Amino acid sequence: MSPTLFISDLHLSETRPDITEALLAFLGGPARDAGHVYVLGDLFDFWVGDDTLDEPLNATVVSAMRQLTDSGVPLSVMHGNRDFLLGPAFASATGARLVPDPLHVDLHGAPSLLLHGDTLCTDDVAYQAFRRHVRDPAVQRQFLAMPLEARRAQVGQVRASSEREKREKAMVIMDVSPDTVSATFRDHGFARMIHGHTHRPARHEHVVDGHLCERWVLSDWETRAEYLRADAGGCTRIPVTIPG
Ligand code: LP5
Ligand code: MN
Repeated sequence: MSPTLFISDLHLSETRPDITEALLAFLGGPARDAGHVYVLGDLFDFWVGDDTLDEPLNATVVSAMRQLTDSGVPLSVMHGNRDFLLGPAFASATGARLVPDPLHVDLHGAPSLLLHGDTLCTDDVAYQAFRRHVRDPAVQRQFLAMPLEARRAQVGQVRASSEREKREKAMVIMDVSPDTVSATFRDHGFARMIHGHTHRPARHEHVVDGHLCERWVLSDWETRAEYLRADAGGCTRIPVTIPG
C-alpha cells in the first residue's frame, strides 16, 4: 500500500524561493507515489484571502498542487496559525480538501490524530486569546471585506506584535503543554499524534494511563525541508532532495 506523506510549516514566501523549489521537488517527486499527502498547516507564511490566488508565488504552488491531484493523489490541507484564511477557492483551484483540526485518520492500521499543533500550546495564554479572536467567523468576514492593501497592512502589524511578544515569552510557554498533550491522547483514545507548529522536530513518547503513545513533531522548512512518511511499519523522516 502506498505511503502517506506529511509536511507542515513551509512558511512559503517570496523571500525564500529555495523553499518553494523544495516544495516543487516534493510535489513532483515523492508525493507522486503517495497514497495521500497531508499538509498540516502553515504552508504559507501568511494568507490574506483567496483573492491573491493569481499572485506569482501562489499561482506556482496552486499549479503544482493541481498537477499532483490531477495525477490521482489525494491532497489534504489543514489550516495553520498563519494561513487559516485559505478558503474554498484555494481548495477548488488545487483540488485539495481543506480538513478540520484535529483530524482522525487510520494510518495503515494505526489510528492517528493529526493537528497543526497550536491548540496544544495552552500555556501561551496571550496566543490562545488571539487565536479565539481571529478564528471567529464574524471577525474573518470583516477582515476579508477590507481592501487587499489594508489587509496586508494589518497582517504586518499583527506580525510585528507577535514577534515583539514572542521575544518576551519563555521558550517553554511556546511549546506544547504536557498536560494538554496527555488530555488530548486521553480524549481521542489514539496512540499516535502528528503535528507541526512548534518548529521542534522530534519523536516523543508519552505514557498515558499506562499506554505508550507517540507524538511526531514535523520540521519547519525554514530550518530543514523534510517530510514524514507513514506506512504499516511506522513513521520515518525523509529529507527533500532537489534534483540537479
Ligand atoms: O507564527 P509564529 O510561529 O511566529 O508565532 C505564533 C503566534 N503568532 C501568531 C501570529 C501570526 O504569526 C501572524 C498571523 C498572520 C495571520 C494572517 C491572517 C489575517 C489575520 C486576521 C484575520 C481575522 O499566530 C505567537 C505564538 C507562537 O506562534 C508560538 O506558539 O506565541 O503568538 C503571539 O505572539 C500572539 C501574541 O501573544 C498576541 C498577538 C497580538 C496581536 C494584536 C492584534 C490583534 C488584532 C487582530 C485583528 C486582525
Ligand atoms: Mn504554526
